[in-house]
Amino acid sequence: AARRPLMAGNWKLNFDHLQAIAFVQKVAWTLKDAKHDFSDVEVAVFPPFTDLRSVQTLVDADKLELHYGAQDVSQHDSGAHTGEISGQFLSALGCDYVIIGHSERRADHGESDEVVHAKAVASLRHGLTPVICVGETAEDLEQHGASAIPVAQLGAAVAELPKDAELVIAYEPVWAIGSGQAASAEQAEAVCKALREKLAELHGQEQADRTRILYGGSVKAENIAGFMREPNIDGALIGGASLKVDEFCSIARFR
Ligand code: G2H
Repeated sequence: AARRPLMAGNWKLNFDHLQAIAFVQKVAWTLKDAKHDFSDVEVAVFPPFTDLRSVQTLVDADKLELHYGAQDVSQHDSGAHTGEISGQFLSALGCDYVIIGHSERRADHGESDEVVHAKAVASLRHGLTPVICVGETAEDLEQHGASAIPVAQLGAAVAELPKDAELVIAYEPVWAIGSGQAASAEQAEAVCKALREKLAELHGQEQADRTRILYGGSVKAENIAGFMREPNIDGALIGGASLKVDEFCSIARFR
């Protein structure tokens, strides 16, 4: 089955709600001018939490075909968890997706594989598609090769999730994030293939065939086409390059 590519802009800690509106409008106009076919390539943005209501209003008012999601979610639904945001709140704001286990959260907030799993469960409980991030550090790469750590992280994250769950997986080698030094298409393909095989082993071929696996880490307009030629890469999670209208739109229009 052909998988619809997903180009996902992870804004990280950038753009307040006014900048978010201006940016999303420009992206929508640019893609409209280019007659972008959203059924051919899906486009999504992941703004900070405080922007989501503004993005929702704009998407609803202008009937944009753009999808959006949050950069994190609480594993809890309510209660004494200061500073947390529940999946229920995100789905009420029209989010389709939530990024889970980004390496910056694993590193800066000590998110373990167990927490990532609990967040994937919480996302699905509220009808959100988790974008589960996995990836090896430079040290992991040296000690264990490229695939071992991402494959283990995937196994922990998807353990006991329903076999019919909609998931997105993002392979982001930590050494390639924000460094300007992307993995080669061949390197990324080898790990994405291993991830798909792991998913098939755990949840069956059907889910493995339909799940989109993205590459992330210094994706730019100039390198996207190379990644997209690989059979197991179904799109990208884009950080720095997703903050520039023209560059982000060129990535979405890689074909
Ligand atoms: C990896 C990526 C987006 P960048 O974190 O998630 O960021 O494209 O800036 O490397």
